[in-house]
Amino acid sequence: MNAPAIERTLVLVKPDGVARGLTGEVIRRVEAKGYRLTALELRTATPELLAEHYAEHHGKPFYQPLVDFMLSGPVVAMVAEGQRVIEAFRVLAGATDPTAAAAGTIRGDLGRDWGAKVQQNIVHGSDSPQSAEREIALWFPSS
Ligand code: IDP
Ligand code: MG
Repeated sequence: MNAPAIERTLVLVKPDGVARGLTGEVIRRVEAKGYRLTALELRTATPELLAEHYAEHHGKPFYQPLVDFMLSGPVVAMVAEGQRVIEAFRVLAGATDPTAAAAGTIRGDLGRDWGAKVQQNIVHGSDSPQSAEREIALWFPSS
């Protein structure tokens, strides 16, 4: 069996997570799992950046609420690195809907439905190696 390659993934603590003071808890879980951070920055997104970041969701009913939510406050963007980190962070994050996300996951333990048009679910994590490289290039063009 081939050894898994070292991967990178883009993690965002979304505006709800930053506003609720959960940035440290997200970082703690990533680091406690054994992954290393190679970039980290408090950022305010722009409409242009989000249009590219969420290109796959253009036209969906939650698209504009999602963009408005992501512009509602600062986010913490980071790059985490290690074998199978893309899959591992998705497991740490849990399902998209925080009500249904398993206990033990970031969204399951820390998130809930607030009755908004978009699910406020604390974190974003890239979903494939292609997405990860594309998203890291958008958020950290110099890395
Ligand atoms: P993911 O963040 O788990 O990868 P995506 O399907 O990529 O989920 O959706 C991006 C974000 O859009 C989600 O994290 C969530 O904030 C929001 N979202 C996705 N699907 C829905 C929906 O059906 N209703 C409301 N918000 C949604
Ligand atoms: Mg996604």
